[in-house]
Amino acid sequence: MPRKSEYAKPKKSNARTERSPQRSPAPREERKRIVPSRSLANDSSVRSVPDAPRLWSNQEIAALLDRIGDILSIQGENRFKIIAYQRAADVIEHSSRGVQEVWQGDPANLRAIPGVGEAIADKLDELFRTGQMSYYEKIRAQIPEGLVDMLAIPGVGPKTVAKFWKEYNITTLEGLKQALENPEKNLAGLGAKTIENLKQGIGTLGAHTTRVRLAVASYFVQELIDELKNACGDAAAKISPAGSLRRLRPTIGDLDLLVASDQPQVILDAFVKLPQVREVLAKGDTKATIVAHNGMQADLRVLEPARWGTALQYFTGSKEHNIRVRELALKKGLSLSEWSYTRVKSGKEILCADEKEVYAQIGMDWIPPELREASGEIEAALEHKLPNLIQLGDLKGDLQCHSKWSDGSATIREMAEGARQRGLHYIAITDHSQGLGVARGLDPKRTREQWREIDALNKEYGDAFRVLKSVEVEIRADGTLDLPDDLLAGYDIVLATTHSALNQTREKITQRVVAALRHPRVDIFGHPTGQLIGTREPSALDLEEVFRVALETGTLLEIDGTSDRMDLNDVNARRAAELGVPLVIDSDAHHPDGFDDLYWGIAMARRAWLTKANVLNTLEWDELRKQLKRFKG
Ligand code: DGT
Ligand code: CA
Ligand code: CA
Ligand code: ZN
Repeated sequence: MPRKSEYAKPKKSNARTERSPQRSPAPREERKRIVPSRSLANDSSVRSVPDAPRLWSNQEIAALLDRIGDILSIQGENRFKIIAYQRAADVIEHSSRGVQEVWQGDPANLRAIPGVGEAIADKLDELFRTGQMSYYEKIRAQIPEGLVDMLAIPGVGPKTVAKFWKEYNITTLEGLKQALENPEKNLAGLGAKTIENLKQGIGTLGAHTTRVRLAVASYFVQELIDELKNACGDAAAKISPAGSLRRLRPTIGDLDLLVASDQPQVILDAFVKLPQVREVLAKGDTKATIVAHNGMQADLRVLEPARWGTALQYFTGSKEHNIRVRELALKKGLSLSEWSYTRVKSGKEILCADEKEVYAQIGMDWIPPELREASGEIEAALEHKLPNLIQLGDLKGDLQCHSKWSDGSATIREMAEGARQRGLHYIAITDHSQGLGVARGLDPKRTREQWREIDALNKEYGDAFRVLKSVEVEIRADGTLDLPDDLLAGYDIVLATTHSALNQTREKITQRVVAALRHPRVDIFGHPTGQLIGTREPSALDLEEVFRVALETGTLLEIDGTSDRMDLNDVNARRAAELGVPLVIDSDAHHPDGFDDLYWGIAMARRAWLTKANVLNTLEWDELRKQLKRFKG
């Protein structure tokens, strides 16, 4: 998808939609959450019941391909075969066109979709024609149905699942839970630590089901809006997400949609009949609430275009922000509701068709939704001192991404091209270091080979683009780095992170990280807290201390935009910037589409009040380089 600022005014068209975040690749875990694997196993809507062929959403197709990949991985199939399914699932999920539309009855048309080869095209062809995929039927019959669900446990991969099955005869999550009650007996041979991790991992499974990650909710809301536009055409003058999604909060409770229309019944009728709807909880004259097949709840409200401004302001929230705005209005003798302003004395109504007017009416600048959390934005808007927030288009480069050399799925050249297409001028290839065996980390010898490849590529690019030699070097449990100093000196820039022993005590993990920050070759400390939204809590790291030492040593801190990391998050990034710590925003892309995840990093940065000046990869490489401690010496 071409690079553009999401914050530009929406394009004029018949039905105007305020742009919700661009689509970017959802990691596989996200897809699983959108279409829980359970539904594939047990839900007849996805199971290949040979009923009349129907329309398959891209998400359903992606979930099916993903599930095939999962089954193959448990069966210990060829790695490339598994990756092929995962990759096709990824591409299909983010394809802006419906795959079944692309198909049009001919499997050859599907081959135009990147990652879809003959084998997968033929299988999809069968699915679309018959509602059934015999290959999937065949392989799913080869393993117990519950095994795939166990892959959702953090830290549990296909090998472990196969072991549960073959060595312990455990084939369901429930069975594993029971076995963990008496591990000495039921899971003899597993270490105490492994048992503890399993217990913790299972514990986190159900705990976060009520809120959904921003990226997941954003893709889904875009899907709803597209369908709704199709279904009601000219009847909808404007459609916009509101609520926490419009504020780009890292997690979303329910979806709020707003439609401006003179025909509310047309809109509401269409809404409750969307194919995504599982259940209609309420439907009145101006609003409806539904539960979708993915479990998300959505509120939709319809109002006259003349009242759009007050309604959008109200339903965007936050509640705390709204309360403050209403107080201010009252001081000026105005009562504000989602419908309008009303003069308290005369009862005269003032309509606002535009959100800017809502704020202007009481002497405030328009406030970007990301700031509406009652954390200083009201005062700033009154004083006309709101920050000029950073935008996606401000980023000149990306300082964390991976290639096939470690755990990425594309070549360095493919990654460079992906970044170039998005308007970036440089990327740092940060393949993992040797210690991270699971990610095929690089040792010094392979590193030097990689450097030769990068040198050759840069020669080809000349001034057009720059690939930086970099590494995601593991900070070991004792605070030392996973690569020798002389090698670290040879990189253009070094990113250090922690992946192991994240459950160290506050004191221990802080000491460990501080030691790394003091290392003269560590330029960036990446995804600082190690959190994985919904599956892994942030480490116990003392961030205040980290910010202090980062500032003192000139080490940059990262906002990792991968949609389940978003680390530093909004609150922490704001604090870091307040203290003057320089930040960078990276995608942590593992394939070219992964660069779209910069968007989520920008979302956190905007919620953190950051401007261009706070984020060093808004600089060209030549300028950025001079800010590194290795340059300053
Ligand atoms: P969520 O759904 O938990 O992620 O968070 P929101 O912010 O989307 O909250 P939600 O869906 O309950 O309500 C959407 C917006 O409607 C909210 O941000 C502000 C507005 N709103 C809801 N209830 C109230 C209220 O009691 N007072 C005021 N002033 N505004 C409210
Ligand atoms: Ca909401
Ligand atoms: Ca709501
Ligand atoms: Zn990584």
